[in-house]
Amino acid sequence: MIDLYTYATSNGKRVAIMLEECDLDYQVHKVDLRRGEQKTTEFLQLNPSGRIPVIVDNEKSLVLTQSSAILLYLAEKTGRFIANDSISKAKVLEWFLFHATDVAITSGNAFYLINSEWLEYRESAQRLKDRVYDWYQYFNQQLSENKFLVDNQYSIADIAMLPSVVGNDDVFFDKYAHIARWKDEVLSRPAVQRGLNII
Ligand SMILES: N[C@@H](CCC(=O)N[C@@H](CS)C(=O)NCC(=O)O)C(=O)O
Repeated sequence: MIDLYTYATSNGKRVAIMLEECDLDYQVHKVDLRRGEQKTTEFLQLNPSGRIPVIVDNEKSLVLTQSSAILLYLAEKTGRFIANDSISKAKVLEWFLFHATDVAITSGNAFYLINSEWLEYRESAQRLKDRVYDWYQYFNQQLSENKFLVDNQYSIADIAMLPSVVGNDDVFFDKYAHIARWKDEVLSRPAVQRGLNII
């Protein structure tokens, strides 16, 4: 049994989707970020950085934070959604890490600055937004030739990316038809729907 400490954010959702896709037995513990529950003494004992998601794999006495590390751990644990041969695995990790180190960080910071009240942040926000569009252009091109991000095989690269993409508006997707097609394909998976709706 795995305990999942989470909230309805992109980082939380990708872990819930992975647990559902792997058909693992897990229990959800809601950590209400708006009420500051991530900073309680009890939660800080689990994750001293005071952030979700966290899983506890009771079978292994393992406490794990960082959504990307959790996805990778669950993929290795179940042998699912990551290729076995080293070349295909390297390509999955290429796209998985493209999400973790480029898309997630840039989009998160752009979102923060765009929604800031401070005029002086507008230029920085625009620069980050342009960068996000640049990443999406590359991502769209990959999907013009592949059903999923790597070798037409649904993998942790797709699971990691989806919650960052859901939530962007329709105008945005007019520009990126292949991302829009991929998004609908991934969203049609019952496990994805269950994972997106756990909270
Ligand atoms: N790199 C981490 C980011 C974790 C993170 O920033 N979590 C946010 C929610 S998406 C959080 O718990 N924020 C609460 C806070 O900063 O107080 C991951 O991928 O899990």
